Amino acid sequence: MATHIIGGALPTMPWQDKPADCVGPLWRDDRNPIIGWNPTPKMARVFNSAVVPWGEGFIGVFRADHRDGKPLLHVGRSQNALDWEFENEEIHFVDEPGADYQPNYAYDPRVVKIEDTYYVTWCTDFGGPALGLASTTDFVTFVRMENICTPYNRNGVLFPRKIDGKFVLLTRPSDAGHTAFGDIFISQSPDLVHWGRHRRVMSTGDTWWQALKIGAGAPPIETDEGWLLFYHGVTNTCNGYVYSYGAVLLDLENPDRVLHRTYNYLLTPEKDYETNGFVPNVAFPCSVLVDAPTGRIAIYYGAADTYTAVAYAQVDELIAHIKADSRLVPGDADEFR
Ligand code: BMA
Repeated sequence: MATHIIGGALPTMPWQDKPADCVGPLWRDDRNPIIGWNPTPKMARVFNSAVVPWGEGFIGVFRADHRDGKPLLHVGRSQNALDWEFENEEIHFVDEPGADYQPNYAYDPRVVKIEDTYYVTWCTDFGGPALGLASTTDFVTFVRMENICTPYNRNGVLFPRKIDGKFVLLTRPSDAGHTAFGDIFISQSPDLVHWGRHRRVMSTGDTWWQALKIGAGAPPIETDEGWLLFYHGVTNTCNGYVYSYGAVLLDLENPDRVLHRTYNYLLTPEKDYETNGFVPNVAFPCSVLVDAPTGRIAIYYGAADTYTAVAYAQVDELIAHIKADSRLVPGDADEFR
């Protein structure tokens, strides 16, 4: 059975056909990395960022590490979603009461459009790393909303629509450091203020590439077979953490239920821009562009905490692969609810 993405057409999204010698259902753009060092005077490294369609082109919220070492968020615009122009000035949020709000640091943004509003989640400083939430309708004014959770938590990914009338969020509770543990949890909210009905969605399990911790990557893609979620998995080595990514299919109505999950990674650091940089061996997806009629998916991922890169997949092939490669681990089904 062919799998369909539920959504609109986006024929202008980037795409390259799968190379004949490609093994597996994901392939990289041969123009990678699409964003290199020092794109503006303030921005040293741009990675782990979120792009969305905007008018005839594209817009995004980008993580940029500055020369003082701290990350902040910047707006970028593009006609083709490959060549980006950034605002050198970081986003200055306003609080809901209208006062200026500038986080001490801000990183790993995700953006979803729910109804007519774009929501940004990111890792903010709230007595330690926790999840920030802001809304925008024009990418000029960003209104900071209620804190989603108490510290510590870094990976907040909203579903792109309400499910059963509730906003739904994936998170990964953590600690204040370079957390050496972590599973993916899910929470619901009627109003983006009060969060509850917390469930564990999936745990690390014993597959080595994702044995240390896992975290939601891009906002889930709705398909007629389930929510397609790219997630990162981390392993510990004698030279530090290595970040790869895989994918999981979650039940459409009850997205705390895992239907299928890649046993093997889909992409692991192999290319120079993934294995060399500020933090070597990191591939960290934060956003996707999709063209529903063709089933094309472009995955935007940070590489080595230095670059931004793109990989592609075709939904039929990818879902068939996930099913064939799937092996659930304790926590994927109902045991830990
Ligand atoms: C995580 C986050 C990510 C980063 C990764 C690898 O804890 O800080 O932004 O890509 O570590 O350094």
